[in-house]
Amino acid sequence: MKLRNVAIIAHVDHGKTTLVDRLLQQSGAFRENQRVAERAMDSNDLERERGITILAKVTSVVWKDVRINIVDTPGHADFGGEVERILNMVDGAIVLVDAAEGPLPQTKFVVSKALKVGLKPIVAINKVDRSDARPLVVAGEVFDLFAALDAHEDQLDFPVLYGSAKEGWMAASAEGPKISMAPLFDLVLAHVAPPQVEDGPFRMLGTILEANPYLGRLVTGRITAGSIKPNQPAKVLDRHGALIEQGRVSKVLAFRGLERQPIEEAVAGDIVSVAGLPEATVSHTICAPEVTTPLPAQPIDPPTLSMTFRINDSPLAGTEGDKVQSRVIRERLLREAEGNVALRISESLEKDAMEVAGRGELQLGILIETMRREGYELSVSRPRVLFERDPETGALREPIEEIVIDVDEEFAGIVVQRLSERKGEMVEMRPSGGGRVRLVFYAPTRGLIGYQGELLTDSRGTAVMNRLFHGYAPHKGDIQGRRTGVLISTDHGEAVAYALWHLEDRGPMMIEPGWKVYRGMIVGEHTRENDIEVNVLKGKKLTNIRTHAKDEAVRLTTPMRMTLEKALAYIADDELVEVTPKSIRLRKRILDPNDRKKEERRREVEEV
Ligand SMILES: Nc1nc2c(ncn2[C@@H]2O[C@H](COP(=O)(O)OP(=O)(O)OP(=O)(O)O)[C@@H](O)[C@H]2O)c(=O)[nH]1
Ligand SMILES: [Mg+2]
Repeated sequence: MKLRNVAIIAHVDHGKTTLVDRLLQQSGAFRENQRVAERAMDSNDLERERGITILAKVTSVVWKDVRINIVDTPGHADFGGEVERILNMVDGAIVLVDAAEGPLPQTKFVVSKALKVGLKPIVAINKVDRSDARPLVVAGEVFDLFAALDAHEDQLDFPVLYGSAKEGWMAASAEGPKISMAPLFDLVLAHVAPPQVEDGPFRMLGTILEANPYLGRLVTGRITAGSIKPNQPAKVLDRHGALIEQGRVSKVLAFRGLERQPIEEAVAGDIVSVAGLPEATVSHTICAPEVTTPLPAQPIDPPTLSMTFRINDSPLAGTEGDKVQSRVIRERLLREAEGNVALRISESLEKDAMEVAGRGELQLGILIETMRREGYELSVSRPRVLFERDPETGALREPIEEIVIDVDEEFAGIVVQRLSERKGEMVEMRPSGGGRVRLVFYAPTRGLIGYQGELLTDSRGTAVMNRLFHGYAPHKGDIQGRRTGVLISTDHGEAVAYALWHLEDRGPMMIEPGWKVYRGMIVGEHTRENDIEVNVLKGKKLTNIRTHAKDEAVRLTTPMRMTLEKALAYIADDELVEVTPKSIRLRKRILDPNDRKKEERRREVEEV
């Protein structure tokens, strides 16, 4: 059967997964009466909940007797590190661009990768149904982007379609005809070359890794040469040619619609998953035993952010979750690293702790969220940016990101001020239509931890920020962290409304009446710079009935709501976030006030 391999790439939310829905539907991949959820490829719980794609996934459809393997990629920068690898697995790419938003940082990133590996992308201007769509202007911007990225002449001559994945059509003109995806299917057959294959025995480059509960480790890639059947002997080479393991492929799976089917044989050019090789991973070559040279593969991007995952040792430990021991946490983290190349897990210098390094706050946040749903309790540190040493001078260097912020004009001033406080450097400012401006900065990752929340507050929820790793630069010096101190509970017990009410002029609370607290737990923010200890337990005993907020004699201001992401960004280096299936609590690392003071003094002495 004839074959095409194509990836869909775009900035986050520009509609890749929605487009795949339509391609599946309109190619007849679903049965007549099959009920299919929206964004069907976003199959795991957190993907569904957050409405984003986290893992790249493959599907295939048949159009006019040609099988098209389609790879849906994540648009969010934290998960985008694999895009280049995926583009090496396909012979064509569909670049989706939102007809209103135009090209954004991740568009630039994925297009530059596609051009670099020599693909001739198809451009699809999506969401032309939006009332603020400006399809022709955006098509022009895409052309400028290609030109700025030094596209070859034949890459610059890209075909463009306009349409709406939501409405299920693509056409050569933004006016339609608004009928179906047929124009896109036909363009893929015409414009994307059939896969190139090499002679010789079986070779396949591991490109996507996943841990399957039944089959164990599954490695997905495109077969470069030869063929593979279940039970065939195979070996695994790393990208330098060292032997990793020898064994047998136990299963060969092909992608069919939303399912995966075991097949009897897969041949060169096809994208399949193989099971049975427990050591194989991304960037490894899986091959016949006689092969000695690995396929070319790029190294895996290094992580940029790290956190310490410790056991939960607060006085409330083990009251809300059932997975609390360090051994259980350690095993769970190692298992996670099995199926996720972007994570690096290592032993920590601290007791009962592991270092977990990844690509960004969202990636690490999602891991923590997944674990708490599985019943784990943890305490985690503030994310730390991973620095690098200049190989020649030995000077400290730190990751810098390109930040694009779209914001209403009136808030541009405050955004510029805040980012310059965070050592960001503005490189561009231009109107982006409708009274909004687009600001572009280079800023250190370190200064951006927790900025998202602040930006939303500063712009009354109107700003949109996009970030992208830019490169390493000399360390920018100190960045002022949180400016306020915190209110710390002096004792263990349940918070009382009356006590909270009395403390209101000290600063906003993070807890509500009836919540359990303990000595050393953070219960609120101090309006001043220093931390103070407060008693949230004492006060007039109110009867049960009167503790309901509406019957309360005292009216409390709504507390600050600490979500996991907010909490991680909020805490200082001597603080931790306690995570359990039911609660997110903030605490001092050292709970005992005397020990804490001793430690502070010890540090002061060290610094002098
Ligand atoms: N108006 C409009 N909305 C669309 C269209 N296509 C997708 N959307 C919406 O855009 C949002 C994001 O769509 P997704 O398909 O999840 O986007 P994505 O590119 O896969 O996002 P990531 O995988 O997270 O990068 C959803 O709310 C879709 O309903 C379209 O053609 N028109
Ligand atoms: Mg998606």
